[in-house]
Amino acid sequence: MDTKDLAERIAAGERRALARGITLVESGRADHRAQATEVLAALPRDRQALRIGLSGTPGVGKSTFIEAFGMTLVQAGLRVAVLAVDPSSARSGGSILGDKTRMDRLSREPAAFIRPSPSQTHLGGVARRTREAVALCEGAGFDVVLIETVGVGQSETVVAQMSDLFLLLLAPAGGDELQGVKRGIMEMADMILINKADGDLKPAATRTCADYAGALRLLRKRPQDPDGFPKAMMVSAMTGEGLDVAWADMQALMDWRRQNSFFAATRAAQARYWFEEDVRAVLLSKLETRTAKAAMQRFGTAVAEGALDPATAALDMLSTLDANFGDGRVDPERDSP
Ligand SMILES: Nc1nc2c(ncn2[C@@H]2O[C@H](COP(=O)(O)OP(=O)(O)OP(=O)(O)O)[C@@H](O)[C@H]2O)c(=O)[nH]1
Ligand SMILES: [Mg+2]
Repeated sequence: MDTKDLAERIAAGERRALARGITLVESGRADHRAQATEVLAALPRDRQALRIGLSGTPGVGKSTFIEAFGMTLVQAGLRVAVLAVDPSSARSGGSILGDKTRMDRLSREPAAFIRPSPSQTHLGGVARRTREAVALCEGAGFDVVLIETVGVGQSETVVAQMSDLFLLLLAPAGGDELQGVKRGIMEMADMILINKADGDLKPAATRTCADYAGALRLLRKRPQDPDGFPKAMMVSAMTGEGLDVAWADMQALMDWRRQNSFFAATRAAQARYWFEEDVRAVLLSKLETRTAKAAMQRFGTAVAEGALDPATAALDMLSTLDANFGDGRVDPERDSP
């Protein structure tokens, strides 16, 4: 399939073509990357999906939530794409199998597209690929793109920085502590959803929700939030309770941000962030090439043996890098050992 044809099929919303496009985006092969870039450039530019980031620790109910929430959106007449950012290869075969059963209805829905995450090791590469996959989904005319991540390491930041709306999914806590959720992650959340607020877990969920509502009030007010946001609320992905209210709140927040120009401002700031991140990533990747590693080793030994002082060696090392990679054309994923 040639590039133009593929772009046209994606723009027409053909799922098979979209899947093929994402495969190109995810590929490490230079020819695939080149084709991916062409496809992206050939897609319509006037389409915009609502990008919703979703983070939560393993077992909190992300897959169950996506299935139920995704169906809510589909029933509201929206087309929904689901992508996942998985920075580690931690995802077990079990959870992929689990997703098949947990997203059973959504995965059979013609208005939905679910793309399981490839296992990756490089978070930097994952970020770019996911951004491009989001762009493909937008070009394919999806109304909502859900980007899921397991809450480990830096992946929340990656997802939050490519989302219009960032949801943090939590489970009801037994004790009265705040489940060790890092302040930085709370600060990224637009809404905290306490999942599993059903059956025996309802009382614990109610307490947890109150705790987090309190904790959110203590955070510094962000300009992009109207009164009442960020908010904590209870949902049950299993029974579906609270999902309509959560979606109504999300829409209210997005409407407010659009009317007050925060929506566009956030996307602009994100674009700048990714530009700077990509520059940093390419610079750092220059240290990962074989030549650079050998030079690092050489200068490191010289410093360790006292033949060079660290500052001089660092300058020499940087000159070596400039001499070898002065044109900046180092592909972080290909030119590494
Ligand atoms: N009671 C109750 N159980 C739930 C709810 N949502 C999910 N569960 C259960 O919690 C377990 C984990 O759910 P998943 O949806 O697989 O969780 P996940 O966050 O996707 O887990 P990973 O993919 O492993 O990170 C399953 O046994 C679900 O049935 C809920 O709203 N209420
Ligand atoms: Mg899951």
